[in-house]
Amino acid sequence: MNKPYIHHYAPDNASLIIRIALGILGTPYEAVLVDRSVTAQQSPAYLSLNPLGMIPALETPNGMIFEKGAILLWLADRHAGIFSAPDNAARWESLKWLFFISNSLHAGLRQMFYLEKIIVAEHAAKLRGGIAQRIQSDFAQIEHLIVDPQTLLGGAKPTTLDIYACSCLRWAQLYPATYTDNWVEIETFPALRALAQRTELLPSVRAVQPSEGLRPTPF
Ligand SMILES: N[C@@H](CCC(=O)N[C@@H](CS)C(=O)NCC(=O)O)C(=O)O
Repeated sequence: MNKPYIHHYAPDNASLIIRIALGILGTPYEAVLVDRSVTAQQSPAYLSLNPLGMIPALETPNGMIFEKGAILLWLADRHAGIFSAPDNAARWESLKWLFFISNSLHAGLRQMFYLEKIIVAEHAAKLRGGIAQRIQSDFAQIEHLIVDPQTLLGGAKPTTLDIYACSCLRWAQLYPATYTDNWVEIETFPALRALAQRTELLPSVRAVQPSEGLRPTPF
């Protein structure tokens, strides 16, 4: 079968969201590993695809796309079914939450995980509490959205927002709670946890478990 896309990924990295989205859309793609153990994301070959040296990157018949928010939106626009269509008058509603998850919740998680890359350890310890508080409040927003039947989160059909929110929930649970005494209290988000339990049953999630190194209940 002709594969229109080449997805450059690393297991359980931000590329996971794109991979699940491609699976839900049912569009064929080739998965190419970017081997972080040898810093392949900084190799000349990879930098020629994504000059930012970040994963994911998606080769498409129209050109190379990087930045996961842009990839998710581009895919959603070309393959109907997991996000508001471009001509949907209510699209603004789902757009703002996509950007919220990408720019606030996911950005906060990345700050938390890689804090020592940008600040010395003694200051990092002080900052963690504040970042954790913001992440907790971002998850609370998501919880609130799921309870609201008007949103594209937690509905009958899986959406970009569902898989992105569930992936963030996964990564939050992997973070060692001992690093900060106010880490995210997952049990305070019952709607998000229920969504995560439904989402991990999706064939597109199950299909990528071996190559992404996920356990059977990844979220
Ligand atoms: N702004 C990028 C961030 C993606 C990102 O954080 N990727 C991480 C993996 S989860 C990465 O490529 N890290 C490699 C590095 O820092 O060298 C996006 O939204 O796609």
